[in-house]
Amino acid sequence: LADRVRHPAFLQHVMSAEAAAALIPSGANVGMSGFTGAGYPKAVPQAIATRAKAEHAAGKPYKINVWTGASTAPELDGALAAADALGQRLPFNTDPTCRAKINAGEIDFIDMHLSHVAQHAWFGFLGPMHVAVIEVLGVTADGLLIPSTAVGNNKTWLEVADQVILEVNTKTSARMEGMHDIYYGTAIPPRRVPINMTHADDRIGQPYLRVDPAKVIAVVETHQGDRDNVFATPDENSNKIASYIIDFLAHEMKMGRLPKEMLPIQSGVGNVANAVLAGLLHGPFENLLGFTEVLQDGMLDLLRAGKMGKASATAISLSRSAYEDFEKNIDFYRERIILRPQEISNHPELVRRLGIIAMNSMIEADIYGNINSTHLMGTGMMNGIGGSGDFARNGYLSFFVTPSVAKHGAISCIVPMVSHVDHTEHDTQIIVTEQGLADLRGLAPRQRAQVIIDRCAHPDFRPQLQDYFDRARQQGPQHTPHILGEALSWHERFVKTGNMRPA
Ligand code: 0RQ
Repeated sequence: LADRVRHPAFLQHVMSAEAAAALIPSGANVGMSGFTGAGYPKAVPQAIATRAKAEHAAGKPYKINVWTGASTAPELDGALAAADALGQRLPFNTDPTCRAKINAGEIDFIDMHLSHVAQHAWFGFLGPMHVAVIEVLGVTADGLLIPSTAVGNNKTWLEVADQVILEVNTKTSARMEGMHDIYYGTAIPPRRVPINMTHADDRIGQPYLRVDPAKVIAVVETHQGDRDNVFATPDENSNKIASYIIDFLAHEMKMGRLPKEMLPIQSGVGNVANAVLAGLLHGPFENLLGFTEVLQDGMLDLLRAGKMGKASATAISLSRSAYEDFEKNIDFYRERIILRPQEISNHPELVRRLGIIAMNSMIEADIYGNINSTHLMGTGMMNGIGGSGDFARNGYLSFFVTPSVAKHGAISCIVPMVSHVDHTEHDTQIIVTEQGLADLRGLAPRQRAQVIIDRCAHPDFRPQLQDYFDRARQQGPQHTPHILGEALSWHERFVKTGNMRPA
């Protein structure tokens, strides 16, 4: 540990994870590092979970509120949820145990745009932060912190927390030093200034996080890598979606609506997103730039192949084999990867200025282009809106993608009315399913509906959607025709019968 912690003031506070967990009282608001299974603390959350179970066994209450960058892993959300140690949780979660408790009403989950979280913390909208638990790769001789595989909200947590616990990960290579770009120019209105970035690969900050050493109450060693992010080989549907997007981009370039040098790409998480990136590997575009929140295997492949010059993100979330390649070739990747705080990687000002091409998965879309990214049948939380809203609303082009059906064809992902709205029709430009691509730019609602039904709906559901739309229009003149009593009947039918199709 002394190799990694090169400042004496920090070495004084070295202790076990259990001793550090004992410093966090029940009811505390705790900011933790972590973004999509990367850079999350591993030892302290598990020790908190053990402590919570012991307190509960002794008949005492113990719960904390946990704020992170985005999703974490079983060692954090899984362990704390299983121990009933989570009161409030924000802003994003993918852990199944935590999801089940959120949907059982046992955890108060707050689903937020990821670019909003840091500023809402500074504004005081979320209340005080008592403790921050942050994974770092080391402390320099000057007392600066070497960030880990995710930057997320760490800069803000270190600033706003009363006390700080550092988890020093001695497994993850400290040779990541220099890859990060931590911007310290953000201020609270009315003193805000423009963010001085005009290219996706500009560096505008410094490679280290700062912390006031007087706030550091514990330094805990951990020696465990990030969660292994497993990706399925792209299936036929994902490959079709990817090919429609790539053909569309090539067409837009030909028509002069997309600059020849191509615009920076944001890609959401998941298998379809990886398939699009895999498609770009063999596509016609060169010198690509990534401006995204999570760097997954697909972008690493593009960098290695020289198709993508640089990639900016807030986290790297890789499969085991991709991580091994990353570590082995870290000098190559350090020249090409920039990891920033999520308030910068997802900043609406930058997304709009840089002209980002945003590609995100969804749960369902309605015939007018409203998008549900978060809720199953309108009531159950899946993961959260994540960064999709930051990019979709402000991007130059914004795609939403999904297979046209779910649950082996029992659910149509194109419905008369979405059961929950995350992105309104105004934020949706292009919808893509394995059936085809609907370009909604410049279309009014009734035109949009016909294009979405024709191009994106599954043939099994297309006549049913057409019938709904036709009958809605027959009701008389309306701007956005709907039959209100029937608009959510497809979801209701699925909840009752397990199928959206009429019996
Ligand atoms: O459930 O596993 O029980 O069958 O929803 O669906 O097909 O595995 O989808 O992994 O690509 O995730 C939108 C959730 C898609 C994700 C979402 C059921 C389906 C399955 C998951 P089962 P898939 P993916 C950058 C951008 C929001 C955040 C975001 C997400 C489960 O992409 O969380 O965009 N996005 N961030 O069966 C009911 C439907 C359904 C349905 C699928 N219409 N109705 N259930 N399912 N369609 C990253 C970050 O922000 C960090």
